[in-house]
Amino acid sequence: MLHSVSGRSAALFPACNDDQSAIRHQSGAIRPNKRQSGFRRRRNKSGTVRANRGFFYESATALPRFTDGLNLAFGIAMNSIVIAAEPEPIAVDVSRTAVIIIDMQRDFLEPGGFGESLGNDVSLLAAAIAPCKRLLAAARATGMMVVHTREGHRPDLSDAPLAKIERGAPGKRIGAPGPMGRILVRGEPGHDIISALAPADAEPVIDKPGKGAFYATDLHAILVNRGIDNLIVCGVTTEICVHTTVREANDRGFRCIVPADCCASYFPEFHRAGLQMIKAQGGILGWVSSSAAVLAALDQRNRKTGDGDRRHAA
Ligand code: C5J
Repeated sequence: MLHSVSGRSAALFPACNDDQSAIRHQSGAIRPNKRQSGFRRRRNKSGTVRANRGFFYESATALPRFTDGLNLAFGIAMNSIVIAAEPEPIAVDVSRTAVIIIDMQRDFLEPGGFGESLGNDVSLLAAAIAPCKRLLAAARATGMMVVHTREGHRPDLSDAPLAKIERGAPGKRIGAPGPMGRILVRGEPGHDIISALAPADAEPVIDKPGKGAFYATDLHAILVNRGIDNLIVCGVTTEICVHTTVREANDRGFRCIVPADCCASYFPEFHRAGLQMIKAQGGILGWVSSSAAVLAALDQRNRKTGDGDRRHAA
């Protein structure tokens, strides 16, 4: 069975709105603009104006055109992709879908950072880098929204709960000095996103004090204001920050698609279990896919629109 997303794509096709004769509902439906097309206004004997219910169009140009419908249908068709996933394939509108890359920071992926300070083998996370890089390139070529997150705290640690700071070996805790600067502190080299996945200029970077990307951040507002309702969630670690973010997003009404190879964990068994939890029970938290499946869906769409070629050429 295919999970189909009707979407509210209409606002994204300005060609439909060029004569301003129509107002587009949030649902995407078009209705005449009563103020512009005018209720018929009549002046009665007392000089007051009363509106005549039942609208009419002031000019032929104000009529919704047949081509509006065509543009709308064409836009939806061009932006709709189907991603192979479990528990079932999912259809999404790329203009309403963001790729969010969680915490691909030196602190988690490189020796000497927060991850290693907790006794982890950080080399296990490297597997996610190349798939994330390919997916990032395809998302950018398609013109999709891309968001990055970083876990970390203010230099004075005023946003770090004591219960979080006091864990781990003394001398290797959050805020302690390390080879990449103070551990998990904003502005330090260890807090940076790894260079292979460096954010592009216009891509929002969300600094989060917790594990979930929605907690104490403006991520929700940013996504809603961009009309996003589907997320492709990548990054580390699968069972902690990726999972917490997927859970937060799911409760806020976003459809989450997790490409398995774009995530990694210090504990391979937690990675597997975390992905199973997402897709179990009919996709109780979302959909699990792969970078290859997302790339194939985007590639198919971009071959029709020429988007990938145009952006690569630019
Ligand atoms: C952790 C994260 N594991 N980004 N953070 O503490 O998953």
